[in-house]
Amino acid sequence: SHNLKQLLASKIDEHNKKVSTFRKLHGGTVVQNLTVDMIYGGMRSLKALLTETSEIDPEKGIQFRGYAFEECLKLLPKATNGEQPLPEGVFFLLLTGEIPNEAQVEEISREWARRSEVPEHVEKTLKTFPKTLHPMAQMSAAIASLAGDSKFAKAFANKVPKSSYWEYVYEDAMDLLAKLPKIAAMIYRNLYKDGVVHGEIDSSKDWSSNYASFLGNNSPQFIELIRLYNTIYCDHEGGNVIAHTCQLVASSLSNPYLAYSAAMGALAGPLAGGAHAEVLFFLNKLTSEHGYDIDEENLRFLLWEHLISSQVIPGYGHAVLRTTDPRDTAFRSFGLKHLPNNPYMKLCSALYNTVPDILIEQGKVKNPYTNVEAHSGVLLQHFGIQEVDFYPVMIGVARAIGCMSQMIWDRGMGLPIERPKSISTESLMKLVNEK
Ligand code: FCX
Repeated sequence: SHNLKQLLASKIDEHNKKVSTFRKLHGGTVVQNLTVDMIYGGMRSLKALLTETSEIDPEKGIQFRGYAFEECLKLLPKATNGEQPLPEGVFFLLLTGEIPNEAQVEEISREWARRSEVPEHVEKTLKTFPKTLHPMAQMSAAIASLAGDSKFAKAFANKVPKSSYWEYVYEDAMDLLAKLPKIAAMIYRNLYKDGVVHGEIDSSKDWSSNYASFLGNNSPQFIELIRLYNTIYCDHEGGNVIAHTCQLVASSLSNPYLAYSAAMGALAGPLAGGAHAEVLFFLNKLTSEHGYDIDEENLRFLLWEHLISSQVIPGYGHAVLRTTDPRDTAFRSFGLKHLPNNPYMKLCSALYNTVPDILIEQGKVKNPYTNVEAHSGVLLQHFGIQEVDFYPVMIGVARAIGCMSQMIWDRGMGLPIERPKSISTESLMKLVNEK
């Protein structure tokens, strides 16, 4: 949308001036010491990446441009008769740092509807894949196959000035976000249903409404869940493997499609996109052996038995957060309101009241409270999305909001190609001995 792009142009300009002054003053300031353990430990807590869109606060959870998640739920525009924020609004917020008004959100909905058509070759390619090919491999391939239409790649080949790169990345980002719901739905319907994505895009509806109906469920409650889901998973600062992969690949000025396709490879790993399913497997295990109504005493016993066999309780604990994830609070209240009688929801509530005390008693975890995955899979199951292999695809649709916002800023700020220095154990030992 024209206005959004203009607003962005002035924001990027203003920000670049601020950064330039900051770097002149503090370019040589030491931020943090690097230890040997950080190098061997997956760079945990090393502050070495720049992400403007969001940041995790250990006490408050994810903050989108400084707004806590609860504030976003309250402040972001809703659909008529809806209670959940429209993800178009969080995209606007991540891009500009401002809470949009309804007209600004509406403009993005229209723009995404207008750009939503998926090229025929992508549809055909998806049809030729065997049903055994994992949905994330299909998603990654489908996104890569859009790269032929990259406006950024064309502009780069035409040698546009570096200062205007972001404008073309913006165009690709808008195109990609517009097409992702249909691509996800094609994968879903091909793999698990009749192979047909029902219905055409309705340009009077919001992004999530169209997405929900493509998936095959038009119910107002499911549409609301999809709005909440996309808002919840839109961004999670920069160090997670999805965002980091995307940023790294795009830093070589590879086009947004190829960068996001690579990010989907990262999301496909069980350590990144597998947690939704882990919670469901755990609930299945409990209910298949003990039924749905497990009394508290028995539940405590089963949880201890589980922990003693050195397994984790999925849906609890967090690497950074030190409190209940506010995003889980939002999922849980959605569940309590819309599916209070769902037997899994009841079991989740029993766990919610029991697990933290047990984890505290066990004394190992830094955070005994629920994380974002505690209820996510239960909600999707309730509305008929039963196929756990598909869940990371849904995260992939949502996370494009954050990754694309940041990519536009990366190019707007003219960030260079990433090139950290690596070191061998031998050289590292030598370096340490010389100290
Ligand atoms: N149940 C049992 N033990 C747990 C636990 C849980 N839910 N969470 C952490 N612990 C254990 C760890 O395994 C570790 O034990 P160890 O010292 O014997 O290795 C100890 O507590 C300290 O871990 P901690 O520092 O609190 O947590 P980490 O940063 O190492 O790990 C995750 C964070 C999320 C991986 C961990 O809490 C976990 O495995 N949770 C269950 C799986 C899960 O829900 N994953 C979803 C992640 C989430 F959605 C997200 O990251 O957003």
